[in-house]
Amino acid sequence: MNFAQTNQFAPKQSLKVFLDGRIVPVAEAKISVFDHGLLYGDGVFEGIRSYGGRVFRLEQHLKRLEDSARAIRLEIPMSREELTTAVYDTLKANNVQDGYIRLVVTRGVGYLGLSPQRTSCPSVFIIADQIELYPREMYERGMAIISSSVVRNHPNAVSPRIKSLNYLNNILAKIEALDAGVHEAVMYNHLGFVAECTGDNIFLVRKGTVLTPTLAGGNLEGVTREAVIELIRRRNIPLSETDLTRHDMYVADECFLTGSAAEIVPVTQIDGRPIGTGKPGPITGQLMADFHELVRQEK
Ligand code: PXG
Repeated sequence: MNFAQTNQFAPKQSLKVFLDGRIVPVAEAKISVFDHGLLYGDGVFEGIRSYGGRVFRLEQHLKRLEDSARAIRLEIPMSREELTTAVYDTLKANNVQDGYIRLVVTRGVGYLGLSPQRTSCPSVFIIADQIELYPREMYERGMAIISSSVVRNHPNAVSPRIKSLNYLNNILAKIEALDAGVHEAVMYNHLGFVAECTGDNIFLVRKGTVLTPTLAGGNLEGVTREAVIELIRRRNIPLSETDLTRHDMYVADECFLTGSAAEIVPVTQIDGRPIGTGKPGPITGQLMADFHELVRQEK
């Protein structure tokens, strides 16, 4: 696998970006090389979806952004109302109906030292564009994943609950997945329990019960995870938030991942072993259908 860079992934030049209170052409949307977001990964972000011009669960994303910022003692220089307006303004400026929004708050420009006290004002930027995380056919046929050897961050180091700009823990696992020829890897926590994938929460189904790791197990409080839990409860499907091991993955009948970018994607193979029948399972299929209906209906 070679990670040589090309300009194939340059952003569309017509894109308009919200940056520190103004909507500017992407060519003008620049961040300083002295920004601590870049120098140290010191900042927080959200990845959000819009459907038909409506932002899915924006309140929840903004609440999580505030929690992440609070955890790293970062003061967001905009109120929730101002951020809401800015998100919608950015969508409109780019004529995005069904799309993906990246909202980022960096520590801002500072000295060449770690101290956040020696920085000026945090920067806020918002990108509204499209995202396709996995090939379309994986949503029909399912995807293969591997177990990563990279242990998920210890909750008392950088808590996985913080959606911070430092994603190296996840990126190391993602590289391992790509090297193995698959798109995702499941990460285990410091106790050996299933945590989450590099950019998605994980669910299993066994004997009709849906299983997912607890938040204490070291994973992000996913907005999609929460929505899917609501759908599971609405259908009266038994659900258990519990410690899960690699063995649980190997003996599961079904498995699926959830995330704003990924939505719900079935997993049909782990570490070269088929999960259940090796095809997306019925509960996964039902929840995918329910989720697509939910995102279109919700005001
Ligand atoms: N866990 C992690 C580590 C995430 O980064 C999720 C779970 C799902 O959370 P939501 O709230 O989206 O349901 C995420 C979020 C990518 C990418 O390119 C993925 C995320 C964020 C940014 C980029 O794969 N997923």
